[in-house]
Amino acid sequence: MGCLFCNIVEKKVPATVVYEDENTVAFRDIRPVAPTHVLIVPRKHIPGVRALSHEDEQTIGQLFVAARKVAHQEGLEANGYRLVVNDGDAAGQTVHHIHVHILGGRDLAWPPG
Ligand code: IU
Repeated sequence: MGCLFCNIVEKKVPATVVYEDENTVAFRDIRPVAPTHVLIVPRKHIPGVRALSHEDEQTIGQLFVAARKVAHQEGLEANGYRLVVNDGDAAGQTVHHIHVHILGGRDLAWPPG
């Protein structure tokens, strides 16, 4: 079966895609924890933050700029929103293709659980 998010990027697995460009794809989380919960991933398979290297700097920069575009598109900029990257078991990472959660539409507690 391979990587779930690679399969979503390649349109082999359906997802509600809300944004895509040359480098990134954004789609709605199937188990949303906020009124707006979108995941944004690079098309390139990178397992997580701990796998990043110097050559990924452009990819990760593009990912964050695209996340800002999605947040704008989703109407989150007026009230604010949160970007979350879980890395590893202790953080609760379940899908090992680096992704940024875009969370908004309600007041978010801090610190996270
Ligand atoms: P995490 O940071 O690795 O914990 O986030 C993975 C997210 O992927 C999590 O919020 C899941 O609900 C979400 N997800 C999804 O959107 N579609 C799927 O088919 C699966 C997980 I599996």
